[in-house]
Amino acid sequence: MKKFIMSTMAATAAVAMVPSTASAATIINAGFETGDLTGWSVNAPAAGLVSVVSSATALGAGPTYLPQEGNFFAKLLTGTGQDLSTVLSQTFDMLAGETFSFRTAFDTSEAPGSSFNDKGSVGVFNITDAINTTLYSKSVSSVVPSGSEPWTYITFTAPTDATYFFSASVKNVGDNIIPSALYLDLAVPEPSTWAMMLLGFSLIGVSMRRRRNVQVSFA
Ligand SMILES: [Ca+2]
Ligand SMILES: [Ca+2]
Repeated sequence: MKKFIMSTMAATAAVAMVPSTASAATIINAGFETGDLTGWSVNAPAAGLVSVVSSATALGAGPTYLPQEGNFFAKLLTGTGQDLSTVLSQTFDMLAGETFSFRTAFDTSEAPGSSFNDKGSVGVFNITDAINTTLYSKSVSSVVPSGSEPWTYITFTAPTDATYFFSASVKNVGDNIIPSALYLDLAVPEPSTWAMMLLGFSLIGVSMRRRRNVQVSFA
């Protein structure tokens, strides 16, 4: 009976760790591990505002930003043009139930409470059905007091088969002096997901050892 319970738990854990319907969307160079912007489109008010980096010194009072997957991530700077946006995007097809996951962070040295409320955002636009979905939106006023937002995990599941336009952007609002930044990288599974996977593996291991022991005792 105990063995049955353990086997059942292992089976349940195994099912839990494999998404039953979702598969990952095909995004070219999603984690920027080519070390460049292969597969991505840039729309920016000046050259050099989007780069692929292995670390970034925070503009605000935060720690150094490091890759969340592999060795590289993307860094978007506003530049100093007033009310201009820097946009990094990619268009791809997704089937209903397919997912993608990213981490992103907004970083600014603008003083909180100023009227220069620079913004960072990430969204996905369903071109087929003309539906816009905001996945992340932060501004100077929402990242006080340090100005340097920690990485945020974002996951999106396509509700329908469609062509999707994914974009990350950062905008310099109200001034032409102080830039802000947005960082973007592919996300590895959240810690809770890893914990569930490890639990699944360990339960399967326990179950297999028990089965082996049973066989030995009957030999
Ligand atoms: Ca990466
Ligand atoms: Ca600014």
